[in-house]
Amino acid sequence: MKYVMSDIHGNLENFEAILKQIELKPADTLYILGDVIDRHPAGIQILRRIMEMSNVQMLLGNHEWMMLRALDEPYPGDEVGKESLYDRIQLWYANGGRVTHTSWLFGTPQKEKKRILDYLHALPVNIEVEGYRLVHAAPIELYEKYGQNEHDSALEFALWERDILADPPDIGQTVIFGHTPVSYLTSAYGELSPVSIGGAHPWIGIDCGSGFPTHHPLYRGRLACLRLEDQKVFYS
Ligand SMILES: [Mn+2]
Repeated sequence: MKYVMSDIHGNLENFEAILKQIELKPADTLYILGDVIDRHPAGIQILRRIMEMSNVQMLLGNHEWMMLRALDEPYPGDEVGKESLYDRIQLWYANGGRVTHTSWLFGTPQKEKKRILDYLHALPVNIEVEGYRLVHAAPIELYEKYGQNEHDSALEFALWERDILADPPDIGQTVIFGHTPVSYLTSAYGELSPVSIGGAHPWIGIDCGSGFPTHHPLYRGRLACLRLEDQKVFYS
């Protein structure tokens, strides 16, 4: 079976709640569409765990992109340009990266750091599985038509784009994306009950807010996991 989740954002409790439900077999594959790290503190720990799992395929998220830039180890082909290292760290911290940086600096052995960087440098940005297009934010080839005003590169578009979700184009495959919490896309925003996957037809948003604060007074975040074969959805 093939499973898809996204935007765990350092929330180990949510990640484990899903693993317990799906009981991943060696022949199964779990696709994780980026943003494993930041916001909650266990990002590096979860990253190390999925690196040990033989049946996980991860995609790069904008948070791993920010981390690589802040560590002065940009993703291959990414032009850092005139941004100073200080600015890159500031951007990461402004997006919940401080907890990740702390565990990187004080809780990660040197040898592990090298392995993690190698792993992140090798991650794909988009992937096709069983007729689905799996992306963090958007299909990269749509940059030319939709992204040139707002983004400096196709890579940044694929990792950060949000506006396209107001009227997502049909690309002949069902796009499954993370990055933008479904609650930002639906009237459920601000409601007490947690949201479900969807939110941008014909694309499917699966970020249900695992990165939100655990006891948020207005909305509850949770981690979602979609099984491609039968569309069954698991929630933390
Ligand atoms: Mn993201």
